[in-house]
Amino acid sequence: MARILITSAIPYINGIKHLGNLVGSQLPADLFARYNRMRGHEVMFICATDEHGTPAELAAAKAGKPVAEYCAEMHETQAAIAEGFRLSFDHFGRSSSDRNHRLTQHFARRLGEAGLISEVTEKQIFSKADNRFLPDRYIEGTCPNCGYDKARGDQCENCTKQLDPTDLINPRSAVSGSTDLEVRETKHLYLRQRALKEKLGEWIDGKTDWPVLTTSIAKKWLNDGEGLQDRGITRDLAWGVPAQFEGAPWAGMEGKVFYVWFDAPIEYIAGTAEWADANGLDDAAWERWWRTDKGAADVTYVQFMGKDNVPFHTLSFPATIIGSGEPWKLVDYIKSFNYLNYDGGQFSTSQGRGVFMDQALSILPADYWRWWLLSHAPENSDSEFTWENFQASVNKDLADVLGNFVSRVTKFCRSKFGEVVPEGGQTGERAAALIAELETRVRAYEGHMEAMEVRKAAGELRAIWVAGNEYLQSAAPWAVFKEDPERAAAMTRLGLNLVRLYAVLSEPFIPDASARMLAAMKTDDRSWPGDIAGALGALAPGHAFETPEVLFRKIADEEREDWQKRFAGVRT
Ligand code: B3M
Ligand code: ZN
Repeated sequence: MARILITSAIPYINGIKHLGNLVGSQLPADLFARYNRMRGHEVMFICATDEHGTPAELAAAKAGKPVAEYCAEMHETQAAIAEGFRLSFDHFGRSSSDRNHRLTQHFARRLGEAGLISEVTEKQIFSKADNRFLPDRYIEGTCPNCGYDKARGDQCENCTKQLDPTDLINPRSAVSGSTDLEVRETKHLYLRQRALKEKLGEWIDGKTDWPVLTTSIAKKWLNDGEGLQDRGITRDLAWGVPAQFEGAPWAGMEGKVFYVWFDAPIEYIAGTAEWADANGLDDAAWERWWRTDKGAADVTYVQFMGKDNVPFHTLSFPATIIGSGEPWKLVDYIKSFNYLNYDGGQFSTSQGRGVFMDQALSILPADYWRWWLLSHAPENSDSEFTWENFQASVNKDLADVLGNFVSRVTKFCRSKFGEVVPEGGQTGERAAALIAELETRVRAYEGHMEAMEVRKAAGELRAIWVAGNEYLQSAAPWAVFKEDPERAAAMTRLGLNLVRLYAVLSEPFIPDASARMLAAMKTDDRSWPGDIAGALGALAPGHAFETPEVLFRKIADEEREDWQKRFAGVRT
């Protein structure tokens, strides 16, 4: 039994995620967690909401709520949706937790003591009316490029030009609208990443088995152009982890908090501590996942994320860990994803374009989405969601192949032998060929799952379903029954056992259907198949079952057209 630590990039708190976000981190992480649990490994699967930073403050202000209250509510909303998608986190934490505050300050202190943090005085815009420094996004004005009068200090939404707050014409505070602004000096903490460049480079060079997508992004940021930069890790905000704290190796940082990207990855660790707290366990329980001096030396740690998050996980977070000089667990494997596009364009949270997680669940249950998204995961390139493709995959793979197989076997058995696994008879050559094929395919499936080749795994699983369907079609127990009911019984017994086998193999992809198949077979034998012939004897003659309701329904053309229209515009 291995011990596997799995984290998914933690979604921002300021809104519900779209399907592109889901397939880029949480969903494949869940697939991997479920698979490893099925294989009997000890798994710790952590996710959380990313609650700090300007986006959280701005979203709360827009909702007219205190930021703490807004985050608490949105956390519950996101947790419920995650549950709706059957994301099987061991804990879904919050980066605003007390645990994360303490750990973030701990890391900052260690980095400071190691001489890896410098204090830098810089100029920033101060609003007298608001009595605060304004981060880029809190300053609005007229775009010097296109004349749009609501351009933000970091970017113009109208023409997409990247801006500095000082570029804006007639700048004003987005908080109060005041134009009484001035440039003042303020002090910030910088993480001296450049001092760690060599160590980071060596570490990344050792990761020869990582996906090219991951290492190419890491190396680009490490070496290209200006290369690895020292990075400001504090901000003038009220909401976040205070940068001034007891025992801090600096002074004068009152009123500042750590930058959201500094504390967010630390939440992977803090979230595991939150898990221990929630389960009444002591520190040793979470430290054995994270401290190599306390039992984590034999842990394999895998992270899942979209490609835009790779630099933070290959450089910044490892810099925090390595720079601390303490024996924290570093990531062993980073699985990153390209983007999923939506119907000829991009999914966009800011523009409300595409299908969002709550909307998806309001039209179809989780398994439909899980299957399509995972079997079309944007692994080697960006991929695209279209309603036609979604309809076709669901109808073919789930309804025609898997659903139809389960329905045919169980209904045939019920009509000829009753709802029990029938006795008697020998299966023939066709069955032997099927078993041989499954032997090869199941081992290939395992290989793809272990390698986190999501699309290949889905393809192999589909082929495993197809093989059963084709067997049933060509063996045709309904025809054999008239001449040789004993043999038809043996075929049916094999078919019913295939239903159980499929439930086990499919669990990581479609957990609800898997549970329904096992319930119909009246078994909780979820044991992973060793040799296939043995696994196909799990349900013995005389074992009772129940013919299930339709597993997957088909999507009709009218429905598809209706959804297409409904989700063509912009979410308001
Ligand atoms: N919250 C970005 C995102 O939601 C960011 C990930 C943090 S991972 C530590 O895509
Ligand atoms: Zn503009």
